[in-house]
Amino acid sequence: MRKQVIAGNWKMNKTHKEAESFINEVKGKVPSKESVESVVCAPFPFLQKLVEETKDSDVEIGAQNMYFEENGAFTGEVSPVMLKELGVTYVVLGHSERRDVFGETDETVNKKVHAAFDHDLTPIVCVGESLEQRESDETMNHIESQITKAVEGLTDDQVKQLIIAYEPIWAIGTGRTASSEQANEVCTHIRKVVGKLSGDEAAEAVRIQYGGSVKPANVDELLSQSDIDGALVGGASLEADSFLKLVEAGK
Ligand code: G2H
Repeated sequence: MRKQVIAGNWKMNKTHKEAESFINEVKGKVPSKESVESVVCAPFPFLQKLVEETKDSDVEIGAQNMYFEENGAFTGEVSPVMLKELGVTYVVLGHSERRDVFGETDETVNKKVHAAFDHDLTPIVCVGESLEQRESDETMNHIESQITKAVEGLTDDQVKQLIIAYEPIWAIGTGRTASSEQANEVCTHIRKVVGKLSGDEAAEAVRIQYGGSVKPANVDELLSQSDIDGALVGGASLEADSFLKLVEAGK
């Protein structure tokens, strides 16, 4: 039985004060971590404070990106060592906004996934097709290629601990959600691909989130699908009330 993982992805939103008041509002109210993993992936400047505030709570804190080197002359970058030292436990890698706006490639995503495991951070690896790819029937091949490259060189045990977020690009922040069947169809395919690459046990264990305009109104239906084990949520994770409804749905 896979535990659901609900992760808020704040993207480049909130002030320090807003971040603090959000976390104070939710930290005593999320369900126990035995029943669902509740994760807040926040901008770098808020991470230290959020980790401190959630120390004795069931909320885990994640970053939205990192570099793969441990240190060095990489102006503007943040390393896995720094995140680990802060007490961050998850990291989103290869989000489509990182790929599209900042030129992230499958190769750098793979290096980052390795770096995350080397430093005991749980990677949430994002994959997803564009509208054009969906319309020209390339979704499954594209997803297979992204997954294959992302997990290259990982042990089967590492793949078991991976979280994959399926985020169709056409459904991100557009209010347009994939139907739960459409989402599940791709998540089932992802599990098959993982099975082919890393064996049945890894396929059974790997957790696959859906992301793209998830909100309290559609989360139950999405999470009830056979191969969806959680959600990566942008817009609807910004308000405490809404975040609490989402994590409650993951119980
Ligand atoms: C997809 C998602 C969070 P939103 O990017 O990763 O954002 O829920 O706003 O579509």
